[in-house]
Amino acid sequence: MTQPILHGVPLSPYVRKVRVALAEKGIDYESVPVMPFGPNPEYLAISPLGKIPCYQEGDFTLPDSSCILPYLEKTHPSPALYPSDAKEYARALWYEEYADSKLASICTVPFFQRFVQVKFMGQEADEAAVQKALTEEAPPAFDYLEKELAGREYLAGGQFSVADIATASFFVNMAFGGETVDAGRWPKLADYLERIHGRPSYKAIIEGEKAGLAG
Ligand SMILES: N[C@@H](CCC(=O)N[C@@H](CS)C(=O)NCC(=O)O)C(=O)O
Repeated sequence: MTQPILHGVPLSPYVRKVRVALAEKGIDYESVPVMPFGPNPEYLAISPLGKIPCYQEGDFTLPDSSCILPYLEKTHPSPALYPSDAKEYARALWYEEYADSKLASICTVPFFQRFVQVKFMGQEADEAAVQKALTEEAPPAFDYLEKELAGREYLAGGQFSVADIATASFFVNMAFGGETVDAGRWPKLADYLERIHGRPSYKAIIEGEKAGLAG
């Protein structure tokens, strides 16, 4: 089989979702670190929305983490990253959507403001935006996750799934922005994130990204 290519810089939470799935399934790939925002015309030809990630196997190209993960599941079913039970499968998709939309709008703010804005855009961090995300927007979302995790090791199907991959990915960016979940207020969420981020797949990816940030 042609060596797959994953287009997109690793610090993107959506690219990370795919990297974790590839690692869990033991799929080797080449990484092409396309930056988001203003990608070139060749990249737009394979990812028409101009977003990262985009996955490639020879002539086959597929943008969007929420399309790439199901493709990987079909081509490499083991280990399964989607529950087999219909209801748990649907719940896993819901948590993925919740992460990709709601958590994305909260957890990436400290990272975007304090890192991307400063390093790549030459602007000062908007600390008011960071505080708004942390004090107004995060609490209801973290309360929701805390409630959903009651009595559960994983979010859906009693197994590690796309729900956990997506949820945990956004908290990596939050940590890179210098913020963590308050374990006193959200103990289940904090413990869950520590477990998911401690899996060999996630741990290696986070350590690699940290080394990239330090270098
Ligand atoms: N639904 C997409 C979202 C991907 C996405 O928003 N990626 C960001 C980087 S983290 C991006 O490329 N943004 C550039 C833009 O919106 O133009 C997915 O799951 O892959």
